[in-house]
Amino acid sequence: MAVANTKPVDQIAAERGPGTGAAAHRGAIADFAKEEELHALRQMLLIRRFEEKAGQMYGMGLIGGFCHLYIGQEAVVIGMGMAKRDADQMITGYRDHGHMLACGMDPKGVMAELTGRRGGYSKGKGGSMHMFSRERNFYGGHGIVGAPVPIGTGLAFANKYRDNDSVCLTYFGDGAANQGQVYESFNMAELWKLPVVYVIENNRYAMGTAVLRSSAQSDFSKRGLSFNIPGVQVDGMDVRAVKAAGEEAIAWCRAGNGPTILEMMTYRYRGHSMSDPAKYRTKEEVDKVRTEHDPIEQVRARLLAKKWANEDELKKIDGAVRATVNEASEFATSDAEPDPAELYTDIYR
Ligand SMILES: Cc1ncc(C[n+]2csc(CCOP(=O)(O)OP(=O)(O)O)c2C)c(N)n1
Ligand SMILES: [Mg+2]
Repeated sequence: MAVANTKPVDQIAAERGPGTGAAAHRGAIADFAKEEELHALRQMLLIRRFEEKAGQMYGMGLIGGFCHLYIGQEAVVIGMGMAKRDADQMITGYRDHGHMLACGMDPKGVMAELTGRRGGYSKGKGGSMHMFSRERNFYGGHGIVGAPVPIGTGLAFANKYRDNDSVCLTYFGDGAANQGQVYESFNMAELWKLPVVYVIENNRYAMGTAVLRSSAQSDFSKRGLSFNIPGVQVDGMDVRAVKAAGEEAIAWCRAGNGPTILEMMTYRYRGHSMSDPAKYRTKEEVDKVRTEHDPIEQVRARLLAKKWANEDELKKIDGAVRATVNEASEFATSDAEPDPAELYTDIYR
């Protein structure tokens, strides 16, 4: 008997009724001040341009192995970055370059890790999915789907144990949300009232599988209900909505109330990884999100409408970001490869 749901995704959504679509809830949100808009623009552009460059370099054979781009999802990590403190930790999966840049890691070190050079964050020995920064409280970079969830919960346990007032932002995808280890973590987190925000980045696909095909309960904000963990859906394409929800969630955790869930409704423009031609969705679907909900375009449009910046000023900002990214790619292509003597260092035996 065939059990795979091969119906069109729109039909599955219609059968399940309201609340299951990708844009189920977009709440009211407060405006940003001019400086906040400019900060968000610069930061999101840095990720966008960095990822575009990484995509090009991958195409040229300068980056090997897997490479998962974050293009389209920038507002999630930047909005959360604007809500958190430096001492709060972050941990995520393999779609991780944006998270590193958002927490202030050096674009040169990230790019050089992608190209496997000694100036990379793991001395060129780890690649895209294996970068960490204790300094910036970034705990990876994990290739195993769902793995950041128990580790992030453990980081939150350490925060509580040490009474250090920090909160761990634990990011994972809609696909990862169907894993068993997620629910073991939820149980412990609520039982021990751990300061962890579970940020579920619902980008509507897990590899080539649409959310509605893989998930019996596709409203991920409700996934903590049986553990009494509250959750909300957030417009993850609007950096203001993300920041507002992030502030509330982090404050909830810091006040000792235990974990909470933010389901970020977002979208990835590129394939799952560089080797995915993304044939499981239409070009129109991607174009519609790009033209109607792009997180960067939304900020640009507001800056122009409020006359807080003109086209020339916006071009200058983009130029400065491109210069930073070019510098990173030049470093990442001219820096030396790791010394062969490094082959047996930094490993556990
Ligand atoms: C334990 C495990 N199972 C399967 C895989 C293969 N795999 C890599 S990414 C992925 C999909 C995850 O999708 P999602 O959680 O939605 O994250 P996204 O890629 O959309 O950011 C799968 C199945 C893996 N890396 N680890
Ligand atoms: Mg996904």
